Amino acid sequence: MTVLRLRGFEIHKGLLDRAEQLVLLDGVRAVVKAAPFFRPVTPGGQKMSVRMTSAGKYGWYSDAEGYRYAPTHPNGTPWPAIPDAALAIWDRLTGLERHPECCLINYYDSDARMGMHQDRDEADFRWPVVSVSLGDEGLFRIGGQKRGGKTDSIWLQSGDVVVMGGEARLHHHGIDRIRAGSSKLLPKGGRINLTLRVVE
Ligand code: MD3
Ligand code: FE
Repeated sequence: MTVLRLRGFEIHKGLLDRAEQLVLLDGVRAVVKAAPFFRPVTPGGQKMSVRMTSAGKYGWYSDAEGYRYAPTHPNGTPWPAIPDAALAIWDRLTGLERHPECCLINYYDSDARMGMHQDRDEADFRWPVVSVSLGDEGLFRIGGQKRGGKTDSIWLQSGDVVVMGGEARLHHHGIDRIRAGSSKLLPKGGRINLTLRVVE
């Protein structure tokens, strides 16, 4: 297992083997059963191409009222618990006593992408964010704290885990495209990303 450092991001290539990925996928399936994927609408009225759901005390989404963390799914029900397998990855990589309060789950079909943005709806940027990739490869683009600067790109593969802490926590980032058919993990293809965040 190798750790790559790129612009302050800590990329653990191949941290999860196939068996660990399947256990995590079981946890994702349980979450999606209780809290189905939906396509958030941006405050500007555009449907996002990425499908989302969440687990934990808070979930993140956007609608006409803006981008925010909310204690319930748009259908009004509380989010299910964060899968133990996801918390185990957080514990292993951060060693922190504190646990995340949100596990945002993004699903990308072969046409989905996520534009460059910062994650800044959390109360305290000193806590890291941990991201886990499952399924098809995604081209992850990383910039700096200011928008519009130089960027670097790296393909994230199933089982890769990224830790964003320190200066990297406020760096711009996005997913430019998905490489359809690059993984056999998800029977119907596509890419799943989990991000673990301390919200309060
Ligand atoms: C850097 N997700 O959900 S994960 C997101 O693959 C998001 O679905 C992408 O950006 C995805 O907000 C990228 C990597 C990631 C996640 C959170 C971050 C990078 C981050 C928070 C701060 C800085
Ligand atoms: Fe993000």
